[in-house]
Amino acid sequence: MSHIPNESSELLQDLYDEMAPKDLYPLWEVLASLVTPTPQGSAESVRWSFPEVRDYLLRAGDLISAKDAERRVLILENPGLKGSSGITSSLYAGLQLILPGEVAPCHRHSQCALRFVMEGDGAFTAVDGEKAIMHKYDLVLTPGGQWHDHGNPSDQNMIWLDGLDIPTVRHFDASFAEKLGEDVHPETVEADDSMWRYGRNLRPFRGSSADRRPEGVPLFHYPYKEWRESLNELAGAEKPDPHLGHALEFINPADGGAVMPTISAHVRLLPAGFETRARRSTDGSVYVVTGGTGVALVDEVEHKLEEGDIFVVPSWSRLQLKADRDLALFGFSDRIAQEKLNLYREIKE
Ligand code: GTQ
Repeated sequence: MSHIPNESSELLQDLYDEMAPKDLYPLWEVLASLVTPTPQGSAESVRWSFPEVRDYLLRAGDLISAKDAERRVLILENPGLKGSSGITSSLYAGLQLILPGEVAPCHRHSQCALRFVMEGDGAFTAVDGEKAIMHKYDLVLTPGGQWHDHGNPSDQNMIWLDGLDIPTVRHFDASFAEKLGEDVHPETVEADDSMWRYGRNLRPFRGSSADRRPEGVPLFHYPYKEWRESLNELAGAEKPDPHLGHALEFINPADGGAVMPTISAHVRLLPAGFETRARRSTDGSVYVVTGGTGVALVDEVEHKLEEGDIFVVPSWSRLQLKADRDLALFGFSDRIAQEKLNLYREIKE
């Protein structure tokens, strides 16, 4: 608050009281909390252990079908953002269960989604009628506006982490959603067709009839076996980056940029014994531990990390990671959205 002489303060209060019913307020009382010198979000750094969430999810699986729920998901809500369903101020995350034989009916919406497989093998996500057969730690995208349904013809439970830009779309009041009206989109091409067309540093010749996917986001499956092999090769070739470890970003082959317009995703490998230097960035991030053990120090909160853990690093918190056994992480954030808005910043110690 600015400096207000004593003799004015009562009169000012009278003015405020008179204005409030007209929806008018003095900026000088709130300016410092609106335009802050550094980010002052209320998201907290939290960690969920996969086996614990999994137990609750399986209990839900006994009580409601994927079809009745439409999406049988437990939301990972940040305790600093209660009631928002957000895991960070801009992103949502949840764990979704599809039991053997189940389907999650076809729909489409403005929100962009990623799926990161935590358990299971052989279920699918179909995007505009093209199936991606999902394996553990694969990344699968369902970009905004594209029809998607999920099904599990395998004999194992399938559980994945959903990451969506729900709070971002809500912020812009720009959400549209519709159901196809059938559980499953008619099959349009063979499973993983887009991987051959767009996923190998090749693309259909421009203007050719083979260029079948919507412009902008053609590829939607990034298999674990590929990203892990690249990370392993990188780790064999050079020393890790001091702040990130070995780190590779998933790209959209259409433009070399982030995987979707609002969500960036990457993977990291920290060799056993390696400790990163501290770094802050404005993109609040969600991480999944896909292997190894270690510690994440997020400001003054320390998380012991094991495979399957999901943890949040809020915007502008100081992150240091330490690997006890080779630590592999998948991470996603709103970095690309912030870059487009000229908001993204980071500092390295
Ligand atoms: O699979 O489309 O976790 O629409 C939340 C909203 C998943 C989905 C979620 C969704 C979906």
